[in-house]
Amino acid sequence: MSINVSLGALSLRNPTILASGILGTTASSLIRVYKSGAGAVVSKSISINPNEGYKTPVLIDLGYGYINSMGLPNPGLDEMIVEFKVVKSKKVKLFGSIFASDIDEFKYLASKLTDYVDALELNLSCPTKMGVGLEIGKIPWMVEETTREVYKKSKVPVIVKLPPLVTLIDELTLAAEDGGASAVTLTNTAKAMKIDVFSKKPILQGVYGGLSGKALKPLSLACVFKAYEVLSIPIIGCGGIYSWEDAVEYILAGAKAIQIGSAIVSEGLGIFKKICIGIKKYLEENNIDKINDLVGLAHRR
Ligand code: RRO
Repeated sequence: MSINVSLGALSLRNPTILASGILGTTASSLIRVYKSGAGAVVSKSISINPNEGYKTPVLIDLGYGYINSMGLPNPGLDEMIVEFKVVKSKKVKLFGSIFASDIDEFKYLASKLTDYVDALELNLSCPTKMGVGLEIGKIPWMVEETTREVYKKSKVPVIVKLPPLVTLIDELTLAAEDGGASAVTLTNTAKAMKIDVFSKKPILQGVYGGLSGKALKPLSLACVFKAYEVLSIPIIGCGGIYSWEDAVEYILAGAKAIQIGSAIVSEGLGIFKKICIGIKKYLEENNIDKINDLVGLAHRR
């Protein structure tokens, strides 16, 4: 049984995608993840200039999820283009994630990267960096305008990654669609924090971090479910996917593909194949021919 999926003009060999933020800054790691079975890989978010990120601790393991405060560490645009050329020479399906603090920077990044990727993923939702970039994803007209400007500069599909703001997600996703997005990724991590009771201070240098993993799943799932009711473009689910059951939940809520990030820490790279096998088996057992027929089924009453 085939589980290839199409996201607008993009076609993937299966619905599992490496989420941005993990194993995404070098050609060798991106190629390794693709070879392990992912249908596509998303790079770490790229900024124009190299960025060292925050001081440690940058990751807190809560037991029921993680809070990260990486602070956008990446080697910058020029170095990432060198890596992307290698990735593309291996026929890997590659999405380049971009992060900027204003629309002009986003446009610049898009115009420079569009020749080296299969799609651009606009990160409008980083919870850990101070500045304008993180506000864009909370304000529908800014989402629409940023998406539109990037769309004009891009020769490849534009995917917009949004924050897990359940109450606003219909407006935000519609804004992305109106701006020309080919798909939305729901969601980035949730703004969160941790306080050290001994020092009586926030643990993370940037105070706030991004909550990912199991604790994020119900929030992101609700975003997918809600957005599916208003959107025409495909949704990529992201947040706390550890098993084929998690993946199927997202598909039933309305996702056409899913991204995996935090789970790689404990489950390893075998997770992509494992989830694909689980989805195939589920389709067979339920007499469903195509994965597409599963998308959004939880909405039928
Ligand atoms: O690098 C980060 O701190 C980070 C980013 Br850019 C993001 O989009 N989401 C996240 O949880 N961390």
